[in-house]
Amino acid sequence: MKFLFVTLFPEQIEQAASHSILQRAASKGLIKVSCINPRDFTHDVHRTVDDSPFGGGAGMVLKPEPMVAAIRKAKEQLPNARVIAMCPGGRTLKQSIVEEYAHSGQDFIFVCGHYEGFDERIFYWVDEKLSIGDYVLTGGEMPAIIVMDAISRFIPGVLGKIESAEEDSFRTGLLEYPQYTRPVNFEGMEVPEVLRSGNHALINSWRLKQSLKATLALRPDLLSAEQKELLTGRLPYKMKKSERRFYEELRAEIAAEQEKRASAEVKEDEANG
Ligand code: 4GY
Repeated sequence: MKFLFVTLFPEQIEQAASHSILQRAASKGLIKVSCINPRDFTHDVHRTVDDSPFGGGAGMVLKPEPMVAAIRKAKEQLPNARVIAMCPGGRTLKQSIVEEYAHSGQDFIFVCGHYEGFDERIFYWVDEKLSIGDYVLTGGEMPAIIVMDAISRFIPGVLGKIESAEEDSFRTGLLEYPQYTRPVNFEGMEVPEVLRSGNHALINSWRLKQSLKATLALRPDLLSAEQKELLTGRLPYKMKKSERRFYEELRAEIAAEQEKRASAEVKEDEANG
């Protein structure tokens, strides 16, 4: 998969792609990263890429001519690419969008601004606006790198088979279960017994419970109505015995933990008078 960045700061992109997993992916030819600098499409001695905004106001605006010349060049190099402008006003990135991109078979052109905004007219050459979250950064380079990174994890061979992105907990819509490695006892904190039991049915069930509990506690918005019903509502009339037992145990554990938290709070209140 090819990623082409239209950016005034190509070094920032090259630096990000030159470490660890992305660097290995590039050296294996699984991804190709390149940049086009709008500054190379200016014609004045100062190589000017920005100008003051019509109507007044603070800050500068990226001039449309070098931006569009750079985007045109990028499209020439990658005719099948999706052209994405990184800006806070775009659709907000989430894992389902990453997967859609990863499985689209397309290449990507990321249009990055820096410090200043785009002239509105460049969006004629852009397929979509994308945001990585509701905050404003100094440039679109880091957001674009994030998008490339998230997509790359889905390209076969970029991650090992075992750590494959298709296996991610986020794909199940749940948060990760807790992980441990040696030592068994670290500063008095023990690795849960079940993980050392060697019983894989038990381990899988424990992990799923942990994922469900963590998601309910920290990100209930990620749970479907059906998943919430299973955790807190009525269990379906028709349900496999083993599954029913799983959810009954899980609910009991959630209730016990809630009870423990509540009584700890009471104790704290009492201590504070
Ligand atoms: N958030 N998600 C974001 C951003 C800043 C264009 C220069 C974001 O994607 N991009 O904050 N970008 C850029 C926007 C003009 C500053």
